[in-house]
Amino acid sequence: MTTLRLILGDQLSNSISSLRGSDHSRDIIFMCEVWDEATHVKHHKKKIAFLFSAMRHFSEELRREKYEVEYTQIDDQDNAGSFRGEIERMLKKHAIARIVVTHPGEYRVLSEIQQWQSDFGLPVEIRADDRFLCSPEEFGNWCKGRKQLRMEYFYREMRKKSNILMLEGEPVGGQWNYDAENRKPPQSGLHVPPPFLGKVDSITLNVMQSVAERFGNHFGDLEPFYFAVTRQDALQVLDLFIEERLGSFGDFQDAMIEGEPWMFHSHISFYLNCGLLLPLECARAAEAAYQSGKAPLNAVEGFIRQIIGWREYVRGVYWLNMPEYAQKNYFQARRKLPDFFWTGKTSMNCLHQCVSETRQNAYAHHIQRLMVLGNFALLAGIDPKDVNEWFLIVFADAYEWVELPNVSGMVLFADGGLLASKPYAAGGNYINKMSNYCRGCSFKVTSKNGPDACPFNYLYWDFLERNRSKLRSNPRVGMMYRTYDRMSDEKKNAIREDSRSFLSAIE
Ligand code: FAD
Ligand code: DLZ
Ligand code: SF4
Repeated sequence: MTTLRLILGDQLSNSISSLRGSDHSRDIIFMCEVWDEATHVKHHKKKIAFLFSAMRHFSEELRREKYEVEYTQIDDQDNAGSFRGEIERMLKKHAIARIVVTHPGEYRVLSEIQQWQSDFGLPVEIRADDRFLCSPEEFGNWCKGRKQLRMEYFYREMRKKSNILMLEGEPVGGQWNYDAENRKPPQSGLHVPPPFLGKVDSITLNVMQSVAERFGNHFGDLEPFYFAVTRQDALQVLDLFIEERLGSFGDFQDAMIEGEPWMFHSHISFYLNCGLLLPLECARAAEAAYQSGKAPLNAVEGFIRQIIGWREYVRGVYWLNMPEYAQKNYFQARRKLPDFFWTGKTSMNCLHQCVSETRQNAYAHHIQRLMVLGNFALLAGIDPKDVNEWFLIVFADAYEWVELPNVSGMVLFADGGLLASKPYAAGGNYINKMSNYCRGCSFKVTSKNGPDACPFNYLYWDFLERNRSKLRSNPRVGMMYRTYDRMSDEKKNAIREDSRSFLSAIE
């Protein structure tokens, strides 16, 4: 009995559940580069090149391990252009008795695969994706009976479950969370180590040529290309992080410096999310660095929390709440995404820097995404649909399961507080404290109103006032309303007027 084992572009792990129990003499492993996936949103050129190259390298690895692999390249003449079309082609070509696939990362793809059993008249087995620590079912059980979900409590469960940074049932160091130590502003003269620079081999070069020809009108720079595209190289990225960056990861986790896109972050999300790295091995590598005295606890705990805490938590929220979650718009935000999110052409230096770096690297670090790009979209009342589409397109680590909860939940509060307890709204002061962007800006961060004033300043108050009925009773925001209410009418009018004219100018 021949089984067709479909491996999707973000399932590039040789421990993936769909490969288990494979009969090398009969089964066919199937991978396909398809037009529909590359264009259902117009992904960044670097993202497509990265994923196609990683897929091709992974298929070679499987062949070396003596698997029988069918692989469709984007340029193949008979490429049907979609998962469905490609599966139909395989069913005509081979005598397939059943299909096995690991649970996809996107609701849209899952819904499609769920139809295949009846449409194609053969068994389709969808296996759990056990590369994650917490299954959607386990997350659902954890949520039961809780009025509010809080990542911190979920994270503690994951620490206990994985026994990471634990000592006799207690957190190492006596505290679960060392975030209070992790908010240092950037220092002048800080040396940031260079990032991993992968070599472009012939496989990647071929992919890049195809991407340039077929997806030339997509956002982003294709060159220079330096991502890791094999597990071996992705492991080097992880090693490099542990050796050179982890020590300062905690201290400068929230810091932003002009011209330093990579800071002390790990840059492993590309590889984790497509399967070249596994979450537990990354967390354990950091734990070992703490144990051997290479990195302090605040850095190691902070890094581990992102992976076994936030990453698992947002996935849980996604699967528990789809498909409704994609429609959430708590503030009824309707403004279209301004053009400068694509061009980077804006006098707001923070946004100019973050968009430009995103265009170059298909990467921005967390605080750039949250407190600059996301914060602006929240304050300006941009439609969550537009914001989600942008975030899904521009980052090479973006897949809907992780992108959507971060954008609609963490940044836009579009879910009304399911994922986060309050919106991460902030004025220019925050950006000024945590970056050096304001120095090179034509707006004045210290100025609150008028043509020179930093737009984040008045937009912040305007956002609160516009959404008073929805936020006033939130205990974590209430104090800001009391501050606003003490302002003079003249000041309130200036805030309203500056916001109105700024927002109509970006439309
Ligand atoms: P590091 O800062 O080194 O963190 C280590 C790892 O922790 C990351 O690789 C990632 O796997 C995990 N992690 C950290 N924060 C989060 C988080 N909030 N949610 C999930 N995992 C987390 N991450 C994505 O992987 N894909 C996305 O599409 C994505 N979209 C985002 C959109 C917005 C608006 C925001 C605020 C955050 C988003 N994140 C996303 C989370 C986070 O910004 C990225 O994971 C991180 O910037 C990736 O860079 P890094 O590998 O250097 O991370
Ligand atoms: C993101 C992406 C892209 C751009 N292209 C492909 C592809 O051609 N073939 C493929 O198998 N997967 C691709 N992917 C990843 C899928 O969209 C991904 O499996 C879903 O988003 C589910 O997470
Ligand atoms: Fe951004 Fe305002 Fe600072 Fe300019 S002044 S960089 S707009 S925060």
